[in-house]
Amino acid sequence: MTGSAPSFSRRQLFTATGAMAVGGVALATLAGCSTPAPAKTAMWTPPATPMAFPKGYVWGAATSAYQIEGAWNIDGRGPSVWDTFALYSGKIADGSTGEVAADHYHRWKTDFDLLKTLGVGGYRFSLAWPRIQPTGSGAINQKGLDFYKQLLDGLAERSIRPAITLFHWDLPQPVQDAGGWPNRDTANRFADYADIVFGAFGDVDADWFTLNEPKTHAFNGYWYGNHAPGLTDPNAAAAAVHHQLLAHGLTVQAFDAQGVKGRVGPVLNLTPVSASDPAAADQTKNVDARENRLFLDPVLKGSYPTDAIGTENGQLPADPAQFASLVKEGDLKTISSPIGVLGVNYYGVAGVDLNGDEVQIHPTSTAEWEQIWAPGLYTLLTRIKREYKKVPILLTENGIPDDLLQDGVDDPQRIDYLRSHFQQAARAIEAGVPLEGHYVWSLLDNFEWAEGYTQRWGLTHVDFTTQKRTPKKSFHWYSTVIAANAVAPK
Ligand code: GCO
Repeated sequence: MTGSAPSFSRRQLFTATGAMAVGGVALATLAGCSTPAPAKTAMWTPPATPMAFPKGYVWGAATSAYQIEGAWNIDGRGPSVWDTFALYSGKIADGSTGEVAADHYHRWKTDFDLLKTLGVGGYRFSLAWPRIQPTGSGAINQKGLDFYKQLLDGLAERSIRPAITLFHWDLPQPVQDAGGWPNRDTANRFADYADIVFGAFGDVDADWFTLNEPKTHAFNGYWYGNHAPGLTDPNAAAAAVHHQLLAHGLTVQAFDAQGVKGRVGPVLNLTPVSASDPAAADQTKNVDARENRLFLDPVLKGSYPTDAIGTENGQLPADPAQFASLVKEGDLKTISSPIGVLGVNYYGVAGVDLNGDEVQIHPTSTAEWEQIWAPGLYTLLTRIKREYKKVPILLTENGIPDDLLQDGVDDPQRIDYLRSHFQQAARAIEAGVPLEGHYVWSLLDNFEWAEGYTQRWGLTHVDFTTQKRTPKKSFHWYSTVIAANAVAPK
């Protein structure tokens, strides 16, 4: 059906049929959905000996501020859209908020010791804009900068390289009140905030990421309405796409102007799609445009695809003319300012039906939007290499939630998931993809957005009553991979 949100998208429950995730993995693909035929990738089998990674490959773990920090109103932090949404929308599965989360604000030393035990070379985390600039413009909150300075020093002491995300969806509420991302001025507000951060921490050698998953923030937040700020307006979502990308470009320019150490780039979540019906080629092309090229093309080619937005099945159902009118002269040049690194979040693939809806073609994790297909990672990375200019790539997120039947810290499904994805990463490197590191999502169980605390994505179990941390079996398994810089067959 034209004009509606896809039935099966990231963080939307799959409702089209009775597919059930059982024990973390759905039993079968759906009746009526043929299994896709990525013949070449499906036939690849990992070698019988361990696959080694290049020297210097960065093994890491990732988190984000709102999901772990807590301390939502401490030391001058202002409110963000996620505080508001969690408190008032009634859309969080367990009615929870990030007010305390994993209390990382007070327990970061314990958490950094976990990183050290794990043996990672890199840690990806985000800065909360409302901690640093509580109203999103004007006054700086020194205590916010001090908190992050402590974190950066704590990482340096442990010889762990920071990968710093400037924005992981926690927009200061006053910026939302002024219109949020559909308002062009938000891009300027963001660039000012980035300038503050670069002024404070520009001497830190890090991988800097501008915005995390502008797609999820725009689509889930402004179109599907299941994330903050909870709107359901496709035109607002399209504007949020453009203005986030503009903010990205302005931030890259600020990074260069301030001579910040390290490299900068965006974090994009990308999803290989394939037709679940042989007649759905056009719909699949549209979904690919909407999910992937709408973000890759402007950043890496300086142009928007023409098939992402419109009234055809599989497109973002916004008005293309209205979208075009937002794109001012010079915007695409700004957005395509040369980047030093591309962050890619990979969680799986999707099928596309005749309606342009995303449908299930592979088993899912307990996050029913997550269709597990490790060869899709190879497909995605080699596609980027083939179709775009060369840029170093970091996998900035990749992971799976606990199995429903899981007892505490025993998580064999996560070990299987990570192993198969590490193997596909090694395979992509062998094929010449400039992949330089892999950050597992996530270091800790945390506040999983609209799922609240009902989905646990951590390598480390967190008891949210006592805040006790307990490494899961996958944590120990991952540390052996890191130590060997190689992934062994099962
Ligand atoms: C994202 C975010 C993370 C999520 C993770 C699991 O990719 O959506 O970066 O915040 O928690 O992806 O859904």
